[in-house]
Amino acid sequence: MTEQLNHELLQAALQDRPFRFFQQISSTNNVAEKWLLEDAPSGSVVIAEEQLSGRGRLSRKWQTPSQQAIAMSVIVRLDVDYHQLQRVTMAAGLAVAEALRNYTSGISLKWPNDVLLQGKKVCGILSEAQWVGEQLAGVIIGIGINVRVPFAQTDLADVATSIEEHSTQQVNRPLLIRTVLDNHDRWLTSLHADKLLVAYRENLATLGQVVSIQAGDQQVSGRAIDVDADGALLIEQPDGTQKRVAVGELAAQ
Ligand code: BT5
Repeated sequence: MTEQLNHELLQAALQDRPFRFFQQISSTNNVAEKWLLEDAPSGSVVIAEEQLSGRGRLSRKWQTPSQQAIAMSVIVRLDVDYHQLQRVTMAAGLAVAEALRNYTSGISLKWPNDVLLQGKKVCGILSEAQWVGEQLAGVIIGIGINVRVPFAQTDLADVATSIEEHSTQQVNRPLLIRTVLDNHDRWLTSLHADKLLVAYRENLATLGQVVSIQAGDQQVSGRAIDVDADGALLIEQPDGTQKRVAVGELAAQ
């Protein structure tokens, strides 16, 4: 059974939270960027039933088929240093992970921005900071969750999965959206606290794994041993030296 999202259902779930809903949109991050530069209060969210040009990092495509997924972008205005922006993404990852555990076990995080379900990607997060001159106007946190996307027999079958593939419950999308957003609000109140980092480490499947990371034109390989306070991954290289990687692409495990 599928349900179509609509304004009334979302209004009932989100209550006082400002939101904009579209049946079809290019990318919720694009609309949220415009709204942020206008007057969107912190916590506002853009939600779409279907994205036509949903995007991941490095301009990669993100699939959001109608009635099968969640695509939303949260607008956050906050006072955070540039080097701490990754903590906002960490908060979002934790918010999604907690919400998905209401439906299934086997949830973990993959550095820097994926939520995995039994090792396959169930959610991707795309955080984009918006600057006006040198001033941080806010951060857009794009969250894509696969609810019932049928990946079998597609190019993504080996790497992507959906909640309902691993759950006996049908997902009520407005309720899941609300839970993720409430969890995110709560984690943002702990943005600078140790407990955010502690929880992130606990959830991070990447720790202890031998990884290979593409960071710009540099390739770093070794064992992932920790994340630091800014969300950078610490890698112990085969020669025993440590390397800190702030952003990058986890190529292999
Ligand atoms: C991400 O990028 O994982 C961030 C995805 C963020 C999507 C949300 S949806 C709401 C908001 N509006 C947007 O336009 N974007 C955000 P990245 O790590 O670069 O992963 C992208 C890669 O994941 C693609 O190259 C595909 O291989 C794969 N992929 C595409 N669609 C997928 C899906 N639905 N589930 C799992 N993997 C997918």
